[in-house]
Amino acid sequence: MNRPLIISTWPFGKPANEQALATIQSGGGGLDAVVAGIGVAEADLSNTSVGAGGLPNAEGVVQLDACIMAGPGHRAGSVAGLEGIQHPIAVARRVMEKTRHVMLVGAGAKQFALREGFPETDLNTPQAQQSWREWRARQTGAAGHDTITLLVLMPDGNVYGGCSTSGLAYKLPGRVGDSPIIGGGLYVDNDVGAAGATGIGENVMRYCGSYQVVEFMRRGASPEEACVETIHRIARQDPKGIDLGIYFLALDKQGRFGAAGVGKGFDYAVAWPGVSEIRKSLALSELKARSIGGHIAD
Ligand code: SD4
Repeated sequence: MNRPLIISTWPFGKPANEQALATIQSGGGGLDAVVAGIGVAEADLSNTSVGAGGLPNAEGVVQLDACIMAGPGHRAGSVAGLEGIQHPIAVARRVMEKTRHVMLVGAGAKQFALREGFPETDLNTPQAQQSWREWRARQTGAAGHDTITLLVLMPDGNVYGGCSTSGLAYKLPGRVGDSPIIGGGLYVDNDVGAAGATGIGENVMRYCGSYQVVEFMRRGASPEEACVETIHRIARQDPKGIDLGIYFLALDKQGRFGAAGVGKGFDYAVAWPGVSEIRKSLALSELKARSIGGHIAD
């Protein structure tokens, strides 16, 4: 049986999944797996969109966003605009477990992290500073962006998820995307499954994208259908149409999983005992009306 099942965004999710799987196989729980798996991407300096290697904002400062959810108890923790801390996913977990709050931002989030013993790290790596200087010289908007969203189905059927990013490169200082927003970049429902997003956060968070994916699954859609339906629903409503730069992945309690994205779609990583590989999502280059679960979705 494919449990524990772990899926995550982009090819850099593969080593993250493997770490998460190893964590579970050595006795760790779902949250341990999420934090350890995402921690791999956060520590990888060659990854310019997550954690320590993340590209800075328009003022040359790296500001990180992350959130985590536990199916059991429907718990959540989140940090946004966090500076100087390498592992925002671990801080998000701490917010969930040690405070009565869900989300801490900016200076308060950093103060909390330092008080909890997280080391302060200079995240403004020479590479990040160099690309920021080049961006400032060019002043063009185009910049890479990727996020790690990692979802876990445990052998006991409990579901967990996490999301971590440096957000859009060269964003306005203080800009927060979908990734730390519960229901935006991530949503976990222990009755149904979990979903997460990557891409242009503004186009996900205005529609509660990950929440919508889970709700479609609740109504009977497979994970892949739910990702497709969510993108189509957003595209039907959005002035940009299908040109949204958004991508979703999801798994359900039955151990099914899937993903879809606009344009050429995206690659995502899947792992379960004995398997660790990269899959292609469904690619939605045009908008189509589809029906799910016997109903027209919109
Ligand atoms: C954000 N969703 O901050 C993130 C960035 C991302 O692929 O995922 N890019 O909007």
